[in-house]
Amino acid sequence: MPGVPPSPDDPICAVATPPGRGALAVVRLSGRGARVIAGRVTRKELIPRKAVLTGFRDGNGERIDQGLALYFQAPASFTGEDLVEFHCHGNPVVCEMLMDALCAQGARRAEPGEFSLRAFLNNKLDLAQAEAIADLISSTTEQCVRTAGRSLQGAFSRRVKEVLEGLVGVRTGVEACLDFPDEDSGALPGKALHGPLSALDGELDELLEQARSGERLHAGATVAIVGAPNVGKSSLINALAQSEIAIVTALPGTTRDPVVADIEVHGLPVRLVDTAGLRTTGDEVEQLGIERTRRILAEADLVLWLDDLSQPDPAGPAPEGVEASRVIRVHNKTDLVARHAEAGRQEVYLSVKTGSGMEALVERIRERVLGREQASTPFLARARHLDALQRTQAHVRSALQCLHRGQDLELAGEDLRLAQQALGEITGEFSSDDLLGSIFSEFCIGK
Ligand SMILES: Nc1nc2c(ncn2[C@@H]2O[C@H](COP(=O)(O)OP(=O)(O)OP(=O)(O)O)[C@@H](O)[C@H]2O)c(=O)[nH]1
Ligand SMILES: [Mg+2]
Repeated sequence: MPGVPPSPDDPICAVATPPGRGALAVVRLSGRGARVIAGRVTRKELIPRKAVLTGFRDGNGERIDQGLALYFQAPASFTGEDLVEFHCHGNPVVCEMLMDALCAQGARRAEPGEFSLRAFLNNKLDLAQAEAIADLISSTTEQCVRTAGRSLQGAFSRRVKEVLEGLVGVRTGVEACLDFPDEDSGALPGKALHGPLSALDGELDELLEQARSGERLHAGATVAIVGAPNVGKSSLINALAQSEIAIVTALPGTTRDPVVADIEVHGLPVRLVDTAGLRTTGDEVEQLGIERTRRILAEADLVLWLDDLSQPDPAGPAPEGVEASRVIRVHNKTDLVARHAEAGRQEVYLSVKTGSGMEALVERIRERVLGREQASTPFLARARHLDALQRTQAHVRSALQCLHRGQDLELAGEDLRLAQQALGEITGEFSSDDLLGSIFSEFCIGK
């Protein structure tokens, strides 16, 4: 993606539906003269928002296919430009022929994300909303779809804008103090702004918490199942994935290669990895498996550390190099023991065999990945948003310190300017061509 194209309203076209065969496919055309180009291909007079059944013709006037043409007049279209959708039969060859026909009449093939980029440049969407389109399309769970939908509707952008307005208010206050210092009142200059800025700091805390949860929901989590041989790791992945994907036997050392399953944990996309049991062994193949387990351990977002309650010393040594914050202790085979201790906050007692405790484990996984406030994940967010929010808060806190000292008003003003800029990056109020290029180039063609 070459950042912002040189002539951002030249006519572009792309197949908007995924490659492959189906009943229908949609080809989109947007930009200056789209209606004229469409008129040449359909030989019909297109009326805004009226579906017209028509033939599609190539550059030589030969009929390619027939379908619907739907015209959206600027600015009332997705891109804000004149836009025509062609609904043809879902065959990639037909789509290509139709694309060639449009190009023969003056359109060019769109770059990845170029339709959404134009929507952004024409103020139909802000940047967070444009990202939400990509996230909505790539969502793998219903909850991701719903939260991405809320971001697309502007839930996140509205909160960002509210804080942004607050920042502008305080910044104006600081500028006023600088322009008209109230030297007689005896109060520290800018003191009155401390309260509103503190309140903004609190709002940023809340927004960060929500964004963090939204980002985790967006990114999903890798959860490794680790423990000594024979404790029931493969049985657990099979139960969670509801499929016999891993071999289970009563022999210790059954699993060697990691076994991966993508599952959904109450709306959260989770990649489970079953691993070779950790022990000292002379078996070369098993040893290689254990090395892989250690690599997976290092990278997992969360580690389910399993043990077998029926063994004399079930816990055994903790897996090395894993911080407690990433571990959930899972005590398996409760069906084999008469009684067991109360579960602490970071542990679960269960029996994969009877299914008892499985729901508690699933809850715990979700809670640990999404954070305590998981019930309120109001929107989907990305690492980029988190980064911008963190920088905003750092500048706000630095401005607070300046105000606290009562001097350094100019520094506070500068911090607030930087805070405003960092926050504005989320919605694209402040954005560079590089940023736009990197965001929209991730989109697939036709978006
Ligand atoms: N009674 C009982 N047996 C279980 C339970 N979970 C697993 N098992 C049995 O424990 C044995 C080992 O199970 P696996 O799932 O293969 O254990 P693993 O941890 O993957 O073992 P390795 O791959 O060798 O490291 C099998 O015979 C399972 O049927 C449980 O909750 N209760
Ligand atoms: Mg196994």
